[in-house]
Amino acid sequence: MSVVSRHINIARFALILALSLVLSSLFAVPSWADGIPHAWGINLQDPGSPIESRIHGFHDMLLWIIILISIFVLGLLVWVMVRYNKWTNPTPTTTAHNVKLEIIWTLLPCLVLIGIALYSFPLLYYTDRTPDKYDMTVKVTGHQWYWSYEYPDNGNLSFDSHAIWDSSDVTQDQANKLIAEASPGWLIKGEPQRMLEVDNRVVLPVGSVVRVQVAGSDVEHSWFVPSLGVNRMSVPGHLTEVWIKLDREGIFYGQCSMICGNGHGYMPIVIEGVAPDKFAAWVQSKKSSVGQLNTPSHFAAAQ
Ligand SMILES: [Cu+2]
Repeated sequence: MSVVSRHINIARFALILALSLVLSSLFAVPSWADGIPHAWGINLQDPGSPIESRIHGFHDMLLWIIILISIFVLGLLVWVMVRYNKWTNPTPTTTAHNVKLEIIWTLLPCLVLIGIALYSFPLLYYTDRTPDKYDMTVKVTGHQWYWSYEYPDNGNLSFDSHAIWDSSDVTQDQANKLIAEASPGWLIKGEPQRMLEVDNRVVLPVGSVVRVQVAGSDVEHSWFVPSLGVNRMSVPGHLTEVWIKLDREGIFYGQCSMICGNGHGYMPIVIEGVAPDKFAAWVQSKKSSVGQLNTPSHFAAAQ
């Protein structure tokens, strides 16, 4: 390869690199909308619970580790390309092994991974165990293809939560009407979210520790709300558990994250965080509008 064509190749490489940087910065739109995925968004959704805040911290730490490792590996590659190409190093050595170096490049990544694992365990247990002192329980049951909710500490309130459709067949006015008819007026905020909105939202009081028990009635589902850092399998015959403590008022969207049949994509989750007095008012209004369990559910009796 002549010196001229080598320079052309380097210029081409630099151009591609610059273009990639410009394009990636153009699409780097933050997804900091309130508990909802955002078109072209990057980064995690804004946290609405202490679990998700800690997950953010862990994610950011991992990101720095990955950036440092990437810079280190890139530096090594550039060094090898510049120092050991056929012009600068025409007669290479025939070295095939370097025991000391091989031990280092095996041990070092192991130590990095062990360090990350040790750092992650406290977060794992924090997420897994409901604090001993919790304020209320909500039971979630996954069905093909909707969720149902029970509030044993609030008069055994129970209701189903189905997706509201917002397709091209439905005009904005019709969608708004659907929501207005299905929910009490004060619950309605903003626009209906395509494939994310439900007729009956899960309303929770801000600041209360909520024990969420997750059960399944037919097949496996998973109750996943990204901005709250919860994702629990709903398994028939098992009762799994997770917990939520809302940091702030807001609407937090989620979806079933376990492929559970052809309606899997149509079982969204909507959690609405409200002040405790609004929560009490919601419980009263809900009691009069939906059915209640006739008998206390088994987990209420076990408390
Ligand atoms: Cu499902």
